[in-house]
Amino acid sequence: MKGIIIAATGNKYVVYSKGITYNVFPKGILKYKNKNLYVGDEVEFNDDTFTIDVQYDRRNELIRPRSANIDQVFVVMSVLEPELSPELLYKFLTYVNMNGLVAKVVFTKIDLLKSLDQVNELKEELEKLGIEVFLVSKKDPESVKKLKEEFKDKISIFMGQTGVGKSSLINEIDPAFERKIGDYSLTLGRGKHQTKEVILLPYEGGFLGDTPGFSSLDLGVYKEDLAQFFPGYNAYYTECFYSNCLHQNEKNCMIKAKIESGELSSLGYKIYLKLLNELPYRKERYK
Ligand SMILES: Nc1nc2c(ncn2[C@@H]2O[C@H](COP(=O)(O)OP(=O)(O)O)[C@@H](O)[C@H]2O)c(=O)[nH]1
Ligand SMILES: [Mg+2]
Ligand SMILES: [Zn+2]
Repeated sequence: MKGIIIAATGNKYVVYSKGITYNVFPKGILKYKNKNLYVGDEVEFNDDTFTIDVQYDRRNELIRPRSANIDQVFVVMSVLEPELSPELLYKFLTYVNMNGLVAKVVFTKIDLLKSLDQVNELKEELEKLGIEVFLVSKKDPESVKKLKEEFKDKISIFMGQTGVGKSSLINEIDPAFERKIGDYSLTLGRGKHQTKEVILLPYEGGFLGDTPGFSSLDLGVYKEDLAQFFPGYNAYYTECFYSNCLHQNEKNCMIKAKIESGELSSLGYKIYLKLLNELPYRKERYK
């Protein structure tokens, strides 16, 4: 039978097929490379022997959160507790781009802010780049209405720090999921881990992926490649005078021109420079 892995713990997998879930183990040959079985993988399994016999080729994969065959990634960020970090947001978006996936953004806990001016400004910036943005609060069921239309027949992954409200949001979408919620600790300045593993929850012909949070992320790219994946820069970075332009102080830089004209945001550019600073060169430059 054909199914999709929706959860994994150690060497045990949960496979979903036509509305039914099965607990299965990878058989011999797959076992020694079982690290390669991800949540989201399509597999052939046997419901007599409870084994996964074949792993099908992936359309795509993510290392963090570890998952495969994803249609869209929702980058989830709270506006407070933990405080919204545009830097982390841009970093997550860069990471999703690097993996060739579609990113959408959800700002959560908007009930905690008196003024949404700053959030709306960021929202506009992202929308200009063609990124869809949703503002939600678990205190306001109406706020998730528009978001709920996004999931039909798709595998959607929620990605973001611990405590931003990913599991709460999934409960808001469908309370029957009964996802465990972690408290946000003001003293620790972070949420408690309640979601320990990636899990796909069947929803409207597709799946919602609840994932554990992570706050640090290593992009693993060279300086030379950052602009290619940085939100909004892909359309312009090849038009610079120097083919190896890093968009810092080089002359006739198209990225800088777009920032000066206001087509690209200066906040984004600040973050670009910061990320650039953390990355290694591909080539040692002549000094
Ligand atoms: N005020 C407020 N708190 C929220 C909202 N969403 C989640 N929380 C709280 O944030 C904390 C972390 O939520 P959780 O869903 O476990 O976050 P996760 O780690 O991203 O899955 C919990 O205390 C939730 O009650 C929201 O919209 N408004
Ligand atoms: Mg969670
Ligand atoms: Zn440039």
